[in-house]
Amino acid sequence: MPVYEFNAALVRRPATTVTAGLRAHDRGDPSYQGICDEHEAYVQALRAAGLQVHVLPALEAFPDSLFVEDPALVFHEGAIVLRPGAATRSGEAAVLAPTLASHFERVLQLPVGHVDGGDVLVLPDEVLIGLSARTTREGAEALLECLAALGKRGAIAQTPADVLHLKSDCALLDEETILATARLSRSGIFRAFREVIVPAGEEAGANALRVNDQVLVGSSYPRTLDLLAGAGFDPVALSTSEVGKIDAGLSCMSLRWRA
Ligand code: CIR
Repeated sequence: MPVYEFNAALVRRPATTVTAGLRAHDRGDPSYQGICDEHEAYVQALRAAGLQVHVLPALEAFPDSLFVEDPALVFHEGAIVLRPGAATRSGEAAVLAPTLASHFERVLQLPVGHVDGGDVLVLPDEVLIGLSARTTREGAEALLECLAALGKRGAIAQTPADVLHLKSDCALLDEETILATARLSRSGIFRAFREVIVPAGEEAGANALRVNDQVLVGSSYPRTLDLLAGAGFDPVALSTSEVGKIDAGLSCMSLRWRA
């Protein structure tokens, strides 16, 4: 069964405080309503792809908590509560843990270090963990052990400098193909794959998401959309311009698994 076959997802409604979400470069605050609209369209796209979407309530104390991918990692075999690397986000993990316990028989806890789920790319044969400003080597090594406990092999890679998360720059498209930025591709970590490289200027378009038969892609990246359609994929264009102001894309807004 391909690793992008899912029938369930968790999402969290945006808080009004999302306008204060973290960002590396300030391009102005996102609009709360704009974020809600993008989030709603995303939820509808997951449903249209065949997923049952569980919607969690907003957490006003955590501006970035709609990016529910970062505080946990989920698989058919169980969930892992992570330790997000940003101080303002570390409390999101404890809030999410009881919800995970209601969906998964096995819930492990990353014991030490820091890992953001955005730095974890699930590949067909291994789980790639990118070291970044949010994910430490100590956390990545501890995650390898948690993955092994779930019967999964992990590997550690390096996220390019000045890139928030590994998956800011890549997505799995099918069992042999990766969508990646040129800067990440240059590191050679996807040598074993066929690579589709996002055109220069559309780097943020690499934060796409394969779910079942569809590939969700930001609508501001027309050349990436054309490239994917030409390569035989079925891209679904979704607006990411507001979440993009706080460094997010399409993988970050859900946790997905095969229930
Ligand atoms: C943050 O800096 O944590 C949020 N503003 C964006 C998180 C995006 N998450 C992701 O790429 N997995």
